[in-house]
Amino acid sequence: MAERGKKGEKKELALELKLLADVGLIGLPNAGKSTLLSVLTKATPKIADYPFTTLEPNLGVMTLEKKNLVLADIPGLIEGASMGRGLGIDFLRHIERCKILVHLVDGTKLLTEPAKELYRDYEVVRRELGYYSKSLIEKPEIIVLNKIDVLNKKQIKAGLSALKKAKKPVLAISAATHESLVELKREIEKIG
Ligand SMILES: Nc1nc2c(ncn2[C@@H]2O[C@H](COP(=O)(O)OP(=O)(O)OP(=O)(O)O)[C@@H](O)[C@H]2O)c(=O)[nH]1
Ligand SMILES: [Mg+2]
Repeated sequence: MAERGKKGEKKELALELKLLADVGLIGLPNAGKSTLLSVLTKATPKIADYPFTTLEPNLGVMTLEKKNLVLADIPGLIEGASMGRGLGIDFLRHIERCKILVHLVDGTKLLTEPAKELYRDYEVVRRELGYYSKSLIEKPEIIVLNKIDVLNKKQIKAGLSALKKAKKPVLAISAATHESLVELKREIEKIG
């Protein structure tokens, strides 16, 4: 048996893929984002001592006492990324739906430069986020001074006090030696 059938529909759809993560790891290239993902989750991202090691976002699941959170390690942002420098800012769409941003700052800068330069690094990334979307800069953010294993107490103190200018929670950690990771997880759990 055959019927005459009805007229069908034809549509052209543009679909955008966005990863679903609870926590977005952001920062300049080389800050240690992928290293942090590798120690907080079972993910095994590529880690290396040159910028732009991460070309595509990596995801990992962090197990906490009462819940699990998905972490997204994204490529590094640089000044002018919104104008297409480095890897651009297109990948920021993957952290649009995150609840929290964990902003990593590379502590090794304190070995050669004054602490206020750390705050400048922080601001560079914030500015690029803002160019992408206002909603990203309004998200709760934890600032993390990383690589403190190579710093002395005085340098850590100076780094933390420079970053406190942002009036946000600031923590000093070492992703390499796992120092203060428990505190960081606790802080993330509080907000996430
Ligand atoms: N000493 C020390 N080195 C670290 C620490 N965390 C990361 N590193 C080193 O810093 C370099 C960069 O680490 P990555 O994790 O690849 O940095 P990233 O932020 O993911 O870099 P991009 O993907 O290029 O943006 C590597 O050589 C790491 O071994 C740390 O806590 N202490
Ligand atoms: Mg990386």
